Amino acid sequence: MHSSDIRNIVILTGAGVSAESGLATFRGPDGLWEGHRVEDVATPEAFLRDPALVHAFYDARRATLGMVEPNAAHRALARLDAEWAGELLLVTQNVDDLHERAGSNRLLHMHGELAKGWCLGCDERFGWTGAMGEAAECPSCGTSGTVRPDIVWFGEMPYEMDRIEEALQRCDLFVSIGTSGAVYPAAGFVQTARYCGARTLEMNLEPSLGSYMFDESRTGRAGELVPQWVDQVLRAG
Ligand code: BV8
Repeated sequence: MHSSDIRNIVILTGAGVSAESGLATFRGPDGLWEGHRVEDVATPEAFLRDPALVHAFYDARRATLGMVEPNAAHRALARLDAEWAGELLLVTQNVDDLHERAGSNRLLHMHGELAKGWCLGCDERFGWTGAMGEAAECPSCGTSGTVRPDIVWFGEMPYEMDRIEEALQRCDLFVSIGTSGAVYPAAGFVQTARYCGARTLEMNLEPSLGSYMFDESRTGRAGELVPQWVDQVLRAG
């Protein structure tokens, strides 16, 4: 398939796209958070067992959002969002707000967002910028102690899976950027795309666990590879 046959694109991003903004990835050398593996902290069981620890994990990460900026990869993807005439869906596993701050609109956070809270009392979701902690009060129903981070933990269903599946079935090109391919269902999206006839491209600092499933795998920093790719696909589009 030549680039000119590409109409509908689905892009999946992971922590590697935010690495050059200074946000730590999960499974790199800096991947442990104060000695905890993300799989041990980001679970409903961990939240029940030790809510203070889990809130501290998310409060610390939410606090860093104000100190980092989108990088060249986020900006290039926002340019593609603005200029791509065909269908485009950017599915991010990231819970930071750097894609939207760079200007991406056709975007969804399948694992939730640091800058949101969810009240288990009234089931409302709402913006949250500061620390949350165990005694946080719900802005909607006023109860305190029922607010949790609006994050999809291990064992919980990722958001908007129907919308993602539908976009994967329609896409001509599936691009995976900055993800290790360690977490499902996101790591399986490339298989759905291939099965439905899409070309598949991976851009990552090193080959991911799923590299063998991609037609093409480019290794390098997202800040370098993504702007080059966006130029290429807009020129051919
Ligand atoms: C579900 C929110 C079912 C939290 C996250 C056994 C086998 C297979 C699967 C499972 C299993 N046991 C359990 C499962 C399912 C489980 C899973 O996949 N577990 C894994 C660990 C085996 N998945 C789930 O539980 C999912 N839910 O399955 O629900 C269900 C069904 C019905 C009804 C109800 C439920 C939920 C998964 C979501 C978990 N939450 N995040 C938070 O963020 O705090 S996942 C977490 O990992 C992050 O969100 C992150 O997005 C995700 C993936 O990590 P990456 O983004 O890829 O980051 P990583 O550090 O791993 O890699 C970064 C990459 O970037 C590296 O490759 C690196 O080389 C590269 N890089 C670095 N710098 C750069 C770069 N690339 C380019 N440029 C650079 N500069």
